[in-house]
Amino acid sequence: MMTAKVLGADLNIKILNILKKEQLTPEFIKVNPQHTIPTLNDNGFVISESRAIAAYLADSSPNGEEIYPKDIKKRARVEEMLYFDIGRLYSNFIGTYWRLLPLNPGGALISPIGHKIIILSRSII
Ligand SMILES: N[C@@H](CCC(=O)N[C@@H](CS)C(=O)NCC(=O)O)C(=O)O
Repeated sequence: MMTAKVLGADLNIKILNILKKEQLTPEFIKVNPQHTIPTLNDNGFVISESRAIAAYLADSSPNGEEIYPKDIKKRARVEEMLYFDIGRLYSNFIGTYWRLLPLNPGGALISPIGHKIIILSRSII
């Protein structure tokens, strides 16, 4: 959402309430079998993972280079932080704090590892 705002991207936003498990409807699972939010549907091209969505939006936007440079060394610096975020910061945050939130006892809003392995195996076969 922040990336879209910075880029001035015109999004048709649909909000799903994960506390009501609206991401688990057959309609949404058909669009994104990982049933994660955010999900971008660009005229039938569906992509999940917020960092990949942000990169796609930037690459699709005329002013995207400001935040996602085409120069490979500058882009590598951006990606370094994106990978740091998903690989170390975010996962530690989730592992440490998310399960403590009263909103989410036991990490119930995070799908179990088994489901992620199924998604991974589907994408490499
Ligand atoms: N690494 C993913 C995480 C996406 C994610 O787990 N989103 C949560 C909400 S913050 C979600 O959709 N949970 C519902 C579910 O997994 O069923 C990203 O950055 O997009």
